Amino acid sequence: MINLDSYISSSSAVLICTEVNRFYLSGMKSSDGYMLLSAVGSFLLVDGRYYEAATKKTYSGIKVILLERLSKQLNDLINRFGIKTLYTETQITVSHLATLNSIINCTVEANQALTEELLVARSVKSEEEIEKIIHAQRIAEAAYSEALNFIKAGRSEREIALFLDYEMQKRGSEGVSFETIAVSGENSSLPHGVPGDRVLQNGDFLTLDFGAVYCGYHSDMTRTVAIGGVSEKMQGVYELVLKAQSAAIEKIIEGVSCKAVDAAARDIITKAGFAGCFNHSTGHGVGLEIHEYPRLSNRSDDKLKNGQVVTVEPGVYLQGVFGVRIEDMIVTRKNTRQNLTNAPKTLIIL
Ligand SMILES: [Mn+2]
Repeated sequence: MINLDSYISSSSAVLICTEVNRFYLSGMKSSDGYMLLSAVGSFLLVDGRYYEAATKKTYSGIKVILLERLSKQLNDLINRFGIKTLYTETQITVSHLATLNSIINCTVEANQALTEELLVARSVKSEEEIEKIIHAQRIAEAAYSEALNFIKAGRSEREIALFLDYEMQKRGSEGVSFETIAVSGENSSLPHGVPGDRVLQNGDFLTLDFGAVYCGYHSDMTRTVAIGGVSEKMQGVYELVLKAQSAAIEKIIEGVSCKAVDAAARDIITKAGFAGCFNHSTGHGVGLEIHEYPRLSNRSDDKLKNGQVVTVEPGVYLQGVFGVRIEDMIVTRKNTRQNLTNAPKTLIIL
């Protein structure tokens, strides 16, 4: 668990304003509310919609307060404790920060170091958190297995995306990790294309990028399958992406730079003559948010830490022709790694 002692003193405290950090630190999910971490104690302030649930779900040691009038209640607390500065996250909106500063009798400061400390802390998962991500992933994989029986020429991208969403939620997914991507044929060259009315045809690639949510934790996977059959070129690009993905996965261990993992995939794709056809970073952290710190990008100076869960998802996109992406979730270990994705990666032709 994170230590925020450097922000907490007899005259300063932390005010958590974002939903994701409030959930992470309190165990209670609420769309609104505040968490105050002070030298005197920790408090979760939530309104009547969440109060009853919060009294049951909030971690022990945190006092739950029914939020009725923020200015009065927060001012009472900070006056009582002698707080002169409240540090909060930089993700807060400009207007939210201005409002807090106008109604609270102390300085509220959006603090970059605090924000980064929270991002880094959240990126390193406990075994319990990893189990939740695995559970979400198993839900997504079960839906994918069902989808393989459903996908065939004549079905539309939209039907396939909805099928995956339904199968995931039937199995306990709390909504979807993000808007499911199901793009086929020439649309598959759009890394984040939106599923539409295009109907699958023989000779298409179909890229599926989707995830489930369990206990607030997200999963993320991508598979590219073929309809009817593939050309030699399609087969070659598929093998190339798979080779690039395997190389990047094998790089992942504690201490390796994010840049090196990205380069492992990118170099293989570039050397094969597809420079410029892999136009996004290799991966990202996953957890309470679908895209979290760290980024597996050539612009990252960070090094992987034991327990970080990241995606590895290189792709090759040939504009207007087809695209291939393959994505697994990997947990970083001390001298090794663990692939949390079980779905096979040999090319499936449906
Ligand atoms: Mn992803």
